[in-house]
Amino acid sequence: MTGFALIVAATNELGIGVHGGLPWRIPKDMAFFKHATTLIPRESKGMSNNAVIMGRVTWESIPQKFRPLPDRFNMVVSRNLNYDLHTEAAVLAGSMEEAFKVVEAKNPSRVFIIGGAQMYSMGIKKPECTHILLTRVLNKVDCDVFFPEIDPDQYRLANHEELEAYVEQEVPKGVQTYKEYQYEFQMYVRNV
Ligand code: FOL
Repeated sequence: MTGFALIVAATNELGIGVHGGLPWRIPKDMAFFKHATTLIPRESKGMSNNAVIMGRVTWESIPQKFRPLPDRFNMVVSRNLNYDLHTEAAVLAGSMEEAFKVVEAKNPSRVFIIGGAQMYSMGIKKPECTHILLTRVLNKVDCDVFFPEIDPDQYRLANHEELEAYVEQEVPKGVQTYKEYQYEFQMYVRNV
């Protein structure tokens, strides 16, 4: 299996969602998500778009007009293989392992797990998970689903230059403010 990244926005308590959706709407974070997951890196030997792997609940949380996420290979995981995606432009898999198999056959440039909690928990344990792009939301926000603990023996907080190099773009550094939200772009990388 080739490497992949997790991308997420989470509070200090690692809250990521509430009532089947995102707890906030932060446009510049969403723009960062779109850029990071769509970017085909310069050094990429992959010949096609990036792949995004998500659980069924996350798929349903994406507004209909935005899904499948354009210019990315959309892979949805559900144990129910009769689940109807209502589009030909996304592919259903019965497990994360199956999803990786299908995705690798596509030769994507990069692979991202984009949620939710169950997908992140499975992904973060795999040695192939090389990067965690984490938008840290500094507010206390009521959440009912959580990102898994990031083991400091497994991952270290990268510096800002490493984050910018990974997304091949300038990224605002330090605490950002949007409406009532304060947030910061971070990246963790797997220890060698
Ligand atoms: N990672 C980060 N950093 N922030 C997030 O909000 C986030 N959300 C998810 C996964 N990782 C994340 C899962 N939820 C869309 C909606 C929900 C969602 C992921 C993506 C979405 O509609 N994206 C569009 C852009 C929409 C817009 O411009 O408002 C896309 O094309 O990526």
